[in-house]
Amino acid sequence: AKAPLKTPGGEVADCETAHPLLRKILKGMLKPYVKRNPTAAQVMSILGERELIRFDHFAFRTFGVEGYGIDSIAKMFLDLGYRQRDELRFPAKKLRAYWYSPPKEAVEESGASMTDGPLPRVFISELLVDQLSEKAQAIIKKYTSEGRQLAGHAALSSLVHGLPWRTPELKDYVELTRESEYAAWTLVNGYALNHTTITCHDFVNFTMGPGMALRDVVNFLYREQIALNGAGGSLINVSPDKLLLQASTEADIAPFTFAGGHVADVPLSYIEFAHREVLPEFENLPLEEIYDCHRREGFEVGNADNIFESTSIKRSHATT
Ligand code: OOG
Ligand code: NI
Repeated sequence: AKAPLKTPGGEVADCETAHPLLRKILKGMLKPYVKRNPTAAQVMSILGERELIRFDHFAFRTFGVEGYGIDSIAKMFLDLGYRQRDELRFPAKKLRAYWYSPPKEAVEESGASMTDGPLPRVFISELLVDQLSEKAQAIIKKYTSEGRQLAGHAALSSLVHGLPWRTPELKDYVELTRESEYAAWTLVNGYALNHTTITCHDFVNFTMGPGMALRDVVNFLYREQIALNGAGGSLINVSPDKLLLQASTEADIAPFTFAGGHVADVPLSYIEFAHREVLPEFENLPLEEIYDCHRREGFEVGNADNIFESTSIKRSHATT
């Protein structure tokens, strides 16, 4: 349902309204993520002692084949009130992605409290499987086309933390890592929440000022010996307009039991940090009048390209 909505700026925006289940589903997806990823859990706990934790976005990875691609997980978010926004392309990685903006919610209906903060954006990518070698395509299609199909229920598989295909074989995983780490990650993690992103720009106990909160958070995490992703040569990714700053941890690595009981270490999920600066046209607004709608929107291909490396098994190191 569409409802006219008054933004803090006073203008009326045409916006979807949230389904009352939305917050519960997001919380449900966070549960296996926090349980299985000790670094993400630790970060949420140490930052949570100091600040209210709010999420900028939730991200998922998919195989772009018959019913398993972006649409398979986007469908539920669209039904819950999300709106599809820009496409992002990563030709070298053979990936594409869309981001989705959240609906507005009637707080009294959703059971959300003020401390739950704004609803997160959603970022969903897919591997352009057709562009891989015949060998890699055959491996992926083996899992996505044999047996009973669970296509169309991607969100369910994320909630209960299970793979929508049979237990992978170690040799298939190893073969995929040679060609696409993203493919190998998706084979063993499926629709598990790939990462969630903590909003840093409204933190009150870190340094204020343009981009400062994120820099301060990164220094803090570095001192706490959290392993941060240094792909691209820096721990902090800055968009060309300087208004979107992002950093991420390196994914935890854990043993995975492959078909036949073979065990090998695989990367799991990671956690990200985002800082959205106030747009130049609003920079004279007093801080207490600044809402999300006055800040930089969207995503940035250059930043994302480095953030994808958070699940890489070849670790890149950088200092702040
Ligand atoms: C997504 C990487 C990109 C962002 O916020 O730009 C990203 C992934 O690792 O699947 O998270
Ligand atoms: Ni992200």
